[in-house]
Amino acid sequence: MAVLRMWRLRPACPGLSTLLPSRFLGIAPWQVPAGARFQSTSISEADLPRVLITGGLGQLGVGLANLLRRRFGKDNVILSDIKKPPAQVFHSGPFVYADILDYKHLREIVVNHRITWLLHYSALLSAVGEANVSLARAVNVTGLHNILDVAAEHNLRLFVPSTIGAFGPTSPRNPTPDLCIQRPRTIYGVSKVHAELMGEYYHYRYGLDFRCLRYPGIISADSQPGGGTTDYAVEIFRAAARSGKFECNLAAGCRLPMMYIEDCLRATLEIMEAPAESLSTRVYNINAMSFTPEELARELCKHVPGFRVTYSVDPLRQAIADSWPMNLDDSNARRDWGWKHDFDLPELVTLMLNFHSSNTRVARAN
Ligand code: AKB
Repeated sequence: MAVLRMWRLRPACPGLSTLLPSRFLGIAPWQVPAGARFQSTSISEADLPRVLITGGLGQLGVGLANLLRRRFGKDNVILSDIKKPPAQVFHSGPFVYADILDYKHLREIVVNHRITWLLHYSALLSAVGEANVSLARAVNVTGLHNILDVAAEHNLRLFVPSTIGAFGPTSPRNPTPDLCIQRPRTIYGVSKVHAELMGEYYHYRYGLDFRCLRYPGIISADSQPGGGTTDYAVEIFRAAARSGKFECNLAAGCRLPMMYIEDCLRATLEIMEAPAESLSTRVYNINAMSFTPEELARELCKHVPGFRVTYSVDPLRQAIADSWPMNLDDSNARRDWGWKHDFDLPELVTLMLNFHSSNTRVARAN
């Protein structure tokens, strides 16, 4: 019973106390009585967060919506984007058209859908941002201002992802701590540093419940990134399964931090649920693995004998990658809210190849 009383004393957000993993409560998992999660008072529908995800049709939105829907119920998580969703996304749960540059419409969505959590994924990534700086500035900076304002106005819990791209050539690179020099040389990086600082400022000035993680390059099987520097590490798996060869646009020895999508999405849910008092900062690095294209290719060769990688380096992407961390120091996240990654390089390669090999077999059979 003592455990259950603690749960009620330290809710992540009102009414969510019964959902909190034990590591947020300062007790070890084995100290939680069997079935305790289900013994405390059941939470009512009114206590669950009502979530809006912007930029929901990018690499991470649909997976994040699936995870949050399993946790909070299908109808409590609304995906949004300015693109038309494919039929299966449309039928898997609520979707609304939302342009983050239209403040009045954003406010209308927040009010009409009784939103309490906002996860803001609309952004132009590093390489594509350099190709269209004015659009990147509009979406990543002006759009963010709208998001901050609507979140502050409606007392929302706000998550904005940041990235290894928020660091630059003068940051320490191996490992890169949470607090250090941040002088990125891309519009993407500058806009992410701006988002981190503005979110913190709104937190201290207006009490906004702002939370932010700096993601490494994220590797996913069934969704594609769009225009990033780390995209090679997603594309290489499909090529390995389909043709046994790959042309890499980064140099063989270019080391970058990477993470499997499941770890990334779980980290996002965990920081959103973490009790406010456990957070010593509003912006955390999270880390999992770190590898070069050469090391990744070597691991792939264990499963695809004869797999061949050639290198045709893209100077823009290479210059960006050379200014980014090789490894993030995420000790604050591990200490404050129990962050722990599950997937390292061998598991990542096995999972990704299994996905693409079975898809390739299905495609060949049809
Ligand atoms: C990119 O490469 O731009 C992104 C990122 C690391 O933020 N994947």
